[in-house]
Amino acid sequence: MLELYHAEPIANSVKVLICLFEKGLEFESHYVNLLNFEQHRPEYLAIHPDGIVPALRDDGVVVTESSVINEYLDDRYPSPSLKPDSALGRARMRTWTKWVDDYFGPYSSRIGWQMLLRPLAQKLGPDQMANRIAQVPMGDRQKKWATIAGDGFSEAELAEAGRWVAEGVTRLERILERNAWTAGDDYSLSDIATYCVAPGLPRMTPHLVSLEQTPNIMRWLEAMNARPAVQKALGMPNKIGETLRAAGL
Ligand SMILES: N[C@@H](CCC(=O)N[C@@H](CS)C(=O)NCC(=O)O)C(=O)O
Repeated sequence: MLELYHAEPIANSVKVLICLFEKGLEFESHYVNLLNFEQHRPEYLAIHPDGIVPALRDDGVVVTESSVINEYLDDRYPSPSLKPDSALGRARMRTWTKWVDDYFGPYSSRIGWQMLLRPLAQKLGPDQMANRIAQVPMGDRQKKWATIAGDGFSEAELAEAGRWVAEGVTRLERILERNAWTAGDDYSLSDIATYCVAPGLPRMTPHLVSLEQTPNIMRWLEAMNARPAVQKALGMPNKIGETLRAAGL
């Protein structure tokens, strides 16, 4: 049996949800509320000791890292395949996925943390946040949570994140100028990986992503949004609004 531990259908969680739905795989969904810090509870750490989502359990065996999970799913349940047929297509798929994982995703996430999690951390206050941070297992995440609970990311750090997001937009538009999909002619795991960042871009960065400036990204986004698997993934629980309201925000 497949089980997925995931948060809202955004970022790294939506990646794996789309992959599961593309393949028509049945799975048990375990929603982990990140804003309630459920990812740091002992019962979840027993599944993913780093205290982050997503995590896949397949017949009791746990696989982590969203891009690795998606390759695992594609290897283990090969039909329909989500990898290009050619060696070159696969290389392109992996190169772009790596760029999304190393830069596009983490730098957009920095901006997201500042906008979404900083108000929550401030509302909870230093004592509650100190207790929460003590539960965070990974040093770099502890530092990120401490930054959010303290002064937040500096202007320079946010500007740096903005530059990497702009670079990602330029690269993505260039790829999609020449190709229907990010790895070439075929829809693949690198399109799914890109969707962890792309849907929010026209709203969050209208100065970078719009029909006039990036027609190919907009065309690709429309094609992504039209996919039944993407719609199913987007229909999964999203408790951000209610969790923030419950915290008084
Ligand atoms: N490289 C990891 C990153 C996972 C990750 O950062 N997940 C975020 C949600 S998108 C998370 O669990 N954040 C909670 C936290 O840091 O406390 C992957 O691709 O699976």
